[in-house]
Amino acid sequence: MTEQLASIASRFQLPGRFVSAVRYGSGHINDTYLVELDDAGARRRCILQRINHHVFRDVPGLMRNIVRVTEHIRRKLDEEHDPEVPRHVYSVLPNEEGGWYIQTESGDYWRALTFIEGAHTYDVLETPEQAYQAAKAFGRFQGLLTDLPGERLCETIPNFHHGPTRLKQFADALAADPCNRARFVRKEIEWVEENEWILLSLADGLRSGLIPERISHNDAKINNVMLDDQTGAGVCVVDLDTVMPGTGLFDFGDLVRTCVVNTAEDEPNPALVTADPLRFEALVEGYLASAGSFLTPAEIRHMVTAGKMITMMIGVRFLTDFLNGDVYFKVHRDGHNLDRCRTQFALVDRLAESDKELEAIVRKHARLD
Ligand code: GN1
Ligand code: MG
Repeated sequence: MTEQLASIASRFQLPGRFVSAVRYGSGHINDTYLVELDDAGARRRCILQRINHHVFRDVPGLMRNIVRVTEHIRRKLDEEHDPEVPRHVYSVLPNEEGGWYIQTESGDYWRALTFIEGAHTYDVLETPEQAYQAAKAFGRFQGLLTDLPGERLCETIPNFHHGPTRLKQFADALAADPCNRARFVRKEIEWVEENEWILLSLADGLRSGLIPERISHNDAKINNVMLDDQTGAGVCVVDLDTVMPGTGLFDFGDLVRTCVVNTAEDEPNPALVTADPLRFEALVEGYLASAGSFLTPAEIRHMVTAGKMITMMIGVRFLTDFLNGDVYFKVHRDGHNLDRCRTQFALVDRLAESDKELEAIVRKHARLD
């Protein structure tokens, strides 16, 4: 693998000579490597990533989105005289010909990105302060993109957060049951039927325009934001493959999904899943600190709903993939997708039980009364 990575690295304009590479991060879709480089004796690092083109069918469109978005953010941070622009937005590194990705003979797509030093991501939150910082960083990211000029970004995965589409995919998987696994998940199937309305809860508001379309990250989980090693502040939002038209609520919902719990996404015992109102409050405060100036009352009123909706949607996607034979998300053990699904469904139940308390928290900070 090292040889292959060295040869791929040689096709990009990297800030140094390839020394070594290790697998990096815990993403479920792409293959990510942290590469060590030697720049005339100085150590440098960058990211090499194989883009999963079975998931992202339009790689040129996807890379155009990312370059537009990162260049726009960089320009705005420069205008604000941000002293640390290269840490606050990553850059796509050009290939030998100046393009933004390469394709190998076997048809794989690769890209190179700058690596943000002095910061890292967390898979499971440790403190409410981290929830605050993460939410503030995603809100800021959305804010920086409210004035992206030019045409609408391309939808890198069409209908990505469209509840009816996800239900249909689930129903199709259930009807086909290609691996004869439906018999293991009767309870979960029943749970989806009972809670279907939660998954569909934002669709009408989005269609009618009550909830405005915005450029959103669409994968705003806690491990997609780098926090500073020293100060804990949000440094840089990463994993921009799904940045496309959506709603800020998708991002707030994903933050709820991954920040109010103190268990991992794939915790095998769903009974351990709790929803911590303090962490939720930290999320609300962080998100409103950076996004409060542009969010509409309708968006604010749907923040609690968004947490349940996104958590349910991802749970349904894990269940669908379990039924389909684990063909979409990377799995590392038998029943991995099922564990993930059960954890999500348990969290939806915990959030629903705390509905009133969470709504009161939003009202307290957004002053909607
Ligand atoms: C995937 O690649 P990663 O792990 O950042 C997925 C998200 C899910 C997430 C669940 C393109 O993101 O939608 O919410 O797993 N990305 C795609 O952890 O499907
Ligand atoms: Mg990721």
